[in-house]
Amino acid sequence: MSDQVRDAVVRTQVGIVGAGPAGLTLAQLLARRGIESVIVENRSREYVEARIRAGVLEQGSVDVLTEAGVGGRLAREGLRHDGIYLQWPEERHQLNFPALCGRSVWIYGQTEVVKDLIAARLADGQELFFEVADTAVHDVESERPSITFADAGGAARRVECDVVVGADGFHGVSRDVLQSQLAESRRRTWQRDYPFAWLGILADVAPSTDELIYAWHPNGFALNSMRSPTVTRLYLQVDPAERLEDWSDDRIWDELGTRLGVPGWTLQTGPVTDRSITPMRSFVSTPMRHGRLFLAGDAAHIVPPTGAKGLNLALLDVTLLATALEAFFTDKREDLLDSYSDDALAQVWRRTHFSWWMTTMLHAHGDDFDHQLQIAQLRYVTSSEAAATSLAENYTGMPLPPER
Ligand code: RFL
Ligand code: PHB
Repeated sequence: MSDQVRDAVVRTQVGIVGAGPAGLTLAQLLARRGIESVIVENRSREYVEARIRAGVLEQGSVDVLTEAGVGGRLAREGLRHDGIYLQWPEERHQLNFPALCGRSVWIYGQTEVVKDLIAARLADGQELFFEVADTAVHDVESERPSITFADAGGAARRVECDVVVGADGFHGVSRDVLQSQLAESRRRTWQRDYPFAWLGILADVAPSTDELIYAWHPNGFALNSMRSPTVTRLYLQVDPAERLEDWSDDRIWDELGTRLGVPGWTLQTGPVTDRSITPMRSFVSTPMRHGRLFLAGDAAHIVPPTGAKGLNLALLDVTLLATALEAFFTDKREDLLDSYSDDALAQVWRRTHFSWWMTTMLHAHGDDFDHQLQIAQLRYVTSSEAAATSLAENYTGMPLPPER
């Protein structure tokens, strides 16, 4: 074998496609258990670190990130939130999570989670290829699967491993590899496209609220969130066909003011630093494992953001997977790998239901009869302790199943 060819091949235990929260967290959890991995990511480090997405972490996610060795800045800079406001015209009601279910949530941007994970990975001297092209996954029905790609310099590379984890998000390549190897009777996807999208902005202005405001309004849903004591994150329900260029800053702030307004409260405005429109869908692909290929996070499932579950679900998947891979590599046990797909999907469907339910309750999309039902539902959730507890325990995260 020539030196050039030998250098092009990397041997590891777990090959991971995708340096999003799922792939990066899994790699850290594995490293803490003495299991080697290599990550390949098709975007640049700068791009991955700047991609504005989630902001709410369940307590269980904070625990997982702490176990992964990246809890320090999160503990210092994360904002603990003990509840949310639910609102409809003229009325704003608080749900107090610790009083209802004994748990809180944390505000800490996904950008910060990803920065912390990449810094930890590189500080440990572990392999992470950015800006790769032509990622392909091979031989997942064998005991020696591999990932091939062109590295940032254009050189052909191969990662040979025992297990491949597809953590490459909704638009990645791994899900198709898995599905294409299964007979039609053994694979399935479920999808619901919602008839609206979210226009999201990030603004350099102190949040006008101490906790997140989820507002139903006849013009459409609005959400007042935040990233830090100086950065506000806001969303407006819009039609999926809506174009960003038709929304001037003034139009966005006016509409946010209308939908979020209640008497005696003012929405503070400031310079907009980021804007995007995201369509909303639910999607689940099963099974989440075939042979030596395992899917985790958005590669296998998408939820609409109304329940703040996507990132948390990705971390739940990799927590299960890290435990299963540890049993496999250290004790040669395959039982947890065998049950991974079913175990993960039980959590996925619970959160898929909650995300659908929050979305359906809060988005104005039907006729006046539907709107009356939504207001009745909101009144019930904010006045019945049983209904409020149900929302609180789902929002803050159902406890993890006991370890086997
Ligand atoms: P990611 O983050 O998409 O990462 C996948 C990575 O794989 C790379 N990749 C490839 N690499 C190599 N080869 C290929 N062929 C590749 N194809 C793709 C990608 O570049 C990327 O780096 O998936 P992951 O790790 O599963 O993480 C999932 C989360 O990112 C996602 O669920 C959340 O952002 C969803 N989400 C929210 N989740 C929450 O828990 N709480 C929230 O408050 C929340 N708010 C949101 C959200 C998502 C949003 N958008 C934009 C969809 C708000 C919004 C607006
Ligand atoms: C966010 O801050 O980006 C965020 C918060 C709560 C959600 C969705 C997004 O439900």
